[in-house]
Amino acid sequence: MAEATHRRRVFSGVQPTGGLTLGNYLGAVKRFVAMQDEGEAETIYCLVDMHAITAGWPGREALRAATHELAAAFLACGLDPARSIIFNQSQVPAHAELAWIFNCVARLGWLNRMTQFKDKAGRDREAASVGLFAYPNLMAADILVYHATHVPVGEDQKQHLELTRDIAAKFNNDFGAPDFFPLAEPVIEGAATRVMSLRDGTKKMSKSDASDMSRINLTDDADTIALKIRKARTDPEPLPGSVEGLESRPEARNLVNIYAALADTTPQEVLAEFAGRPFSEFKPRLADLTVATLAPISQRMRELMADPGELDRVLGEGADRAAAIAEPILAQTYDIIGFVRSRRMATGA
Ligand code: AQP
Repeated sequence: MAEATHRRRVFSGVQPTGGLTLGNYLGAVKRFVAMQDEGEAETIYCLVDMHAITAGWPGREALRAATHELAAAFLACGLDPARSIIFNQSQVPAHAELAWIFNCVARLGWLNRMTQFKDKAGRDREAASVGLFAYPNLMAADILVYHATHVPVGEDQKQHLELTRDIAAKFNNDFGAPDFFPLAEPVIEGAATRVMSLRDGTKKMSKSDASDMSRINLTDDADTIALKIRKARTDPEPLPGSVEGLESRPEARNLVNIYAALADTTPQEVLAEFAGRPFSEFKPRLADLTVATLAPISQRMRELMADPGELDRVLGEGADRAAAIAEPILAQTYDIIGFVRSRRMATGA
């Protein structure tokens, strides 16, 4: 549907809210790299730093360090600034400008249904920032300011993507601009679209979880990875022979899914190899596979982080290229609405 009137364009973002986890890698960044390498569409990947202050300000230096670490992680995982546009959100004001428009399009009732807001706001909803509540509107702007058609994300972002489509459809309808914004499609693929906490198989692995043992960080060394996997919660049963046998065994299912995603195979294939084997045999193999994948990434990240000036240069160049796409689309949006255009915008459409 999105491709009928819009050319294929991929957009996705990650918040610089701390080091990336294996969940972010398998659920999102690995897919970003695959879509870049497929070469079928322009790929735009954003460090969404404006989202990173919605749940609190980590401090100036911490935010900068997290942004540099995320930029290094993107590059170390295989994103290539020559083939993808890589930049941080706050350098392209069109995101925030379009988000305001979407604040006037999205309905309170829609945002009230967002489960991520409920999770992140916790019990004291009144104390949550307006930015946290309106987060999905900024996310919709991030995507639609590029007329992106495809958005690779983890399972947890599915609801926000549905809202993005609702906002696009309502804008197109209410402002009399059929097909102006594409109905962007989520790309949620692979065996690990929802990697769960190593301590609790019902909670997603998250970079802001209080327990470091709940996640594997891209920067963890081999010993730490082995320890976290050894200590990962499981049940006493051996591995089953089929995926049906993983039902009601969330921790076992999580580890099998992680193995399958890392090995680029399916959970069924993994079980075919490990059926009837205890976790004491499976876990060391999973640890070896994880280390083999992450060691070169963390080594490259360390090298890249040693030169923050170069990371800033990559982000700045990406921001210029991103703005060159976003500004004309924002100018067209303003024109559709009837805003009298500024000189900056007049050249854009
Ligand atoms: N556990 C996960 N499994 C699969 N995919 C995941 N993603 C996040 N966690 C998992 C995907 O990673 C991308 C970037 O996420 P984000 O940084 O924008 O924020 P998030 O979804 O809120 O991720 P975190 O790790 O839980 O961050 P914090 O703790 O800061 O909130 C998204 O595509 C997401 O689906």
